[in-house]
Parts: sequence; C-alpha cells; structure tokens
Amino acid sequence: MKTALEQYDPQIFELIRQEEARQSGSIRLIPSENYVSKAVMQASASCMTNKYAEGYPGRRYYEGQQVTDLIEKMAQQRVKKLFKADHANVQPYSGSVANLGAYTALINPGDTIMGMSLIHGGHLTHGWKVSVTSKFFKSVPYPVSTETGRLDFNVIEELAKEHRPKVIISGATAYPREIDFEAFGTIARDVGAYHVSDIAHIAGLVVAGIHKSPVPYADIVSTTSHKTLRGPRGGMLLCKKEHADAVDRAVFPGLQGGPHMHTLTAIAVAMAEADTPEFVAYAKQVVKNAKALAERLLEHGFNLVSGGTDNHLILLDLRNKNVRGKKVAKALDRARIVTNYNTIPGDPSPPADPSGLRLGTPAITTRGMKEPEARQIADFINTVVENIDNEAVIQNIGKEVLLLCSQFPVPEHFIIPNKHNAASSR
Ligand code: DSN
Repeated sequence: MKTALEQYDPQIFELIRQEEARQSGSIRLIPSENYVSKAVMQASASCMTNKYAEGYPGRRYYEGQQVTDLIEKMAQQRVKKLFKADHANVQPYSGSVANLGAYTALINPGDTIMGMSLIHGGHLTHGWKVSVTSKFFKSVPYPVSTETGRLDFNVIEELAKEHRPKVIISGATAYPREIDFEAFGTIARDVGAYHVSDIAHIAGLVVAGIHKSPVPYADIVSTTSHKTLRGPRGGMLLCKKEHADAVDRAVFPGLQGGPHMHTLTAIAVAMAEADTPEFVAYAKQVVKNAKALAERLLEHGFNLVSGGTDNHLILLDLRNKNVRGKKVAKALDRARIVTNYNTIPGDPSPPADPSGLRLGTPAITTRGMKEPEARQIADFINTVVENIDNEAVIQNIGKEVLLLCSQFPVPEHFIIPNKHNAASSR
C-alpha cells in the first residue's frame, strides 16, 4: 500500500527515498552525523509537530498542554539524570541557538567572549568573525598550538589575563583530543569569567563516561542532541541551579518562540536510549573505530593533527600529500565516502579550500562496523588520495564501498531496551 506521502507528493517521496539510498549506500564519515533509531524517527515525525507550547511546563501561553508538559518534564528529567546536571533546558532549536542562549543568559552585548578560533577547530558561534556572536560580543579567539595541534593552557591563560573576557568557551567542532574542562574552569574562575562548555561533538562520549564531563566545572554546558548522542537535530543547555532562570529566560522568550515539540519528544526518546549499557558499548566502539582508522592512516603516511585521536574524529593534514581537502572530499564523495574538508591549525590555505579533511566514526559505528572495517576504510581513503586524478580507480572504490555497506545495512530498526519502560522495548 502506498503511504500518504507517496500518494500526495510522489516527487518528494522519491527524493527522500533517494536520500535514504544515498545514506545506506555510502560510508558517512562526517563526525557530526549519525543514524537515529526508528523510535527516535517516529517521535520526530509524530503529531507533536502540530503543537505550540510557548513557555515551560506549567507556565505556558497557550492551552492544550496536558501532554506536552508531561513530555517536556520527562525530557528534562532524562537529560538531567544522564548528564548529572541541576537543570536542563531542552528547547533550543540547535546548538547555535543554545550557544547564543548561554552567552545571553550570563553577559551583556558588548562584553568579551573567548572561544577557540574556528580555523583552529572552534565553532562559528564561539565568536568567529562572521557570526553574530562576534558582532553582539567582543570576541577574542584562542588558538591551538600549530606544532602539537593541542590546546596550550599557558597561551589561553595569558590571553584571558590580558583581555579579561566575561565568558570563556571550552569545546570544539574539529579537535581530536580530550579537553581538560577543569583547566578551563580554573582559568575562567581566576579571571572572573563564566565558563561555557560546548560539548555538542562529544556529548555521547561524556554520557558514556569515556570523556570527563564539564558539568562540574562549567557554569553552562551547551550541546546538540544529534552527533555522538544519536538523537534528533536539536540543542540543549545544562546548568547549575543558580543560572536556571537566566538560561530559561534566554531561550524563551529571549531567543525563541514555541519549542519544536516533535524534536523535544524525540530528544526524550534518544535520552532513554543513551541511558543504557548498549549505548555505552556503542560510544566505546566509536572511539575504538576512530583510533583504528587513525592508526591505519598513519601507516599509510598521512599526517594527523595532534598525531591521532582520543575521540570520535580525526583531522587529516594533507599538505604532505600535495592535495587540498576540498579536492579529496569531492573525490571521496564520488567513491561513496562522505567527509568534509576542514582547516587545520595555522592553515596557510583559506577555509573555503583548506589543507585538511575531517573524518568521524559515529555513523559507521551505528551500522555495526568495527576496527577491521575502519582499517579497510582507511585503505579506501588512501587509494583515492593516491589516485586523486584517476576516475576509474575512484569509481572502483565506490563499488567496494557499496559492497561493504551491503554487509552493514543501516539499522533502521535497531531498538535499544528502554529501561524507563521495559514493556516498550519491542
Ligand atoms: N556543523 C557542525 C559540525 O559539523 O561540526 C557543528 O555545528
């Protein structure tokens, strides 16, 4: 029987089907992407999309909140438990809005923020020059060491003492090493700054206990709910009790109107999934796969920023291969390996055509791939780079990728036992 979408809009239905085929027939190595479970997908595509719910549970501006209040409270409770946080706001539409919410909860326009420079691995919203976060606030970016590829806390401390920011941001989008959140907290305290930690990339590793949580050391923790956390596309803020009202006011009515209840509902489901031993095993495998991929790439003579990885991502410095990231990313895409070109610390080339390539393992791990497949993928990448102008070789790798993908189908129906409600685990 045809679905309603297929009947009503066959063209869009077909395009979605094509995207499904692309996602299943390619090796997705963009570290911020993943596959959600069927349960998360169902919650996201539910009637919750029909409901406006401006405000917070028990304090809404529209009636008809009998169910939304219950769901939002469940989402908050699950997030608080998972991250061991005093307070959780699950309404931000995205990580970018969550970050802006964190800053506006703590400081005023014109105040100084200090975050990792975008070209060294930070996010746009950590104060990069084209982001409103550098227009509303004065931004002082900190670098990573161009020699080691790692954070240098002496440099960060010196910059903090010189510029006296009101907010110091820890966290990154392209940093392959574990971040010492306690050290950031100490520097922030010493210069009288608030500490905002953005763990969008590593949230899944934090809840699995693989990376140390910033919750004890940060005033506000910002995250997305997708990436390693494997939920729908959304944002969240966690904070200490003392900032709870300011955070809630910053998100609504400060930055947003009604929350996207379908996303918030799917976040609640994803948090139940993340609160399981199966998720912890998944997150551990994400890191093992990244290490296996990194080691094999090193064997092939690739240079890795910082020499390796502690998390779910790898940053390749392609300069010794005499080819830039964009050309490699496009060739890999033709070989059904999906990555993104990226700057490397101190990149002599511009962000639009940089020297690096960013790889990550959250999505391949969800498909059940392990170290042998990670190594095979490194071999594919090496063959493409070594044959960057040989389209026949690239197309051939595409066929091998398709074969590998067929052995690890997208687990559309993977279901993690829900310990919040054992009866619903089927
Ligand atoms: N765009 C995301 C990433 O790929 O890292 C961050 O928001």
